Amino acid sequence: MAPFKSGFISILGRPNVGKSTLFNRLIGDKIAIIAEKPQTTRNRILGIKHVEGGQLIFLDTPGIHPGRSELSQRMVRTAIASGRDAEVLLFLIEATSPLVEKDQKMIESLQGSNGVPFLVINKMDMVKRKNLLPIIDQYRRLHPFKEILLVSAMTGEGTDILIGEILKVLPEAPPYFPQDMITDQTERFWVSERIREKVIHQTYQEIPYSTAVTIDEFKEHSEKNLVIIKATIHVERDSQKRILIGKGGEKIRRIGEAARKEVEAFLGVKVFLELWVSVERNWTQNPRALNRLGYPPTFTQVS
Ligand SMILES: Nc1nc2c(ncn2[C@@H]2O[C@H](COP(=O)(O)OP(=O)(O)O)[C@@H](O)[C@H]2O)c(=O)[nH]1
Ligand SMILES: [Mg+2]
Repeated sequence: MAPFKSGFISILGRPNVGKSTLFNRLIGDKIAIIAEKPQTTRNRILGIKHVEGGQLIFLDTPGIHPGRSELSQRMVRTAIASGRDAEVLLFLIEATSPLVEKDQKMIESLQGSNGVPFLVINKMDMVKRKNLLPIIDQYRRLHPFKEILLVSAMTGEGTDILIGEILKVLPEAPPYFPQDMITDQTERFWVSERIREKVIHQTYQEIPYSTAVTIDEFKEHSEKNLVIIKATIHVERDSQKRILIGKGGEKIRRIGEAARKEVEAFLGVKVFLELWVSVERNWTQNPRALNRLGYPPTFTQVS
């Protein structure tokens, strides 16, 4: 029998190239937030793919992109840290707008990692293969990638081949996680991300970037097959709070309803979801507020 293989695979790339879409597709479940707006993924998200003879542990990461707020700097540090220890690095770019120079910086930021580097070109449903040849050439000169693979995270094209290639380079190792586990996220975190996702989907401009969600109460009433969840949506300004609540509370009601439906399907019980909106002035700049709202500093080893 072939030896069992397992290891960590970090998905890295600029914002909006489709990292979270690919991550969910590879795991086969919705774990990470996907949105048309950049910078929606803030933490490192872990998802486990179980295959015959192996266990692939994928890490979805925030986009690598220079931002000025303390929050965006912490996000970039989180991404780089998750690349440092991974066995495989998937550098994701989008076929629709490759930016060789910007990607060069990103690749350089991970020079210290021992991970096997793959270049994965996403959104192949949008372009013709032959138009990509010159671009592939440029990337090939940029870095000695082990493989260059073309995929569409949206349609799933190429993702089986990607899994096969990853499995080839993973080390022999026993499984790190039990067979029935697909993520290390707590239910609380999962619920808070669903709420944040609905806020992102239902609002525009600055609000997605100024929102954090905390779970204040998560009570299971198993005799009634009911979970009562109370959560707070934190924004930076009073004007944002007004927008989020909407006329007569209409917007916050819609956000709550959309989130509740997904949480009910996920937990398989009835959910009572209560949302509060609170103003936490300039929390994206304030280290103590960031720690409290779920974005602690990431200590990366400088090598
Ligand atoms: N056409 C197309 N769109 C995609 C594909 N993968 C992702 N997207 C879209 O690109 C946007 C950003 O995706 P997301 O996964 O949130 O990107 P991330 O910021 O890198 O995590 C979303 O609107 C996705 O629906 C793909 O393979 N094809
Ligand atoms: Mg993402």
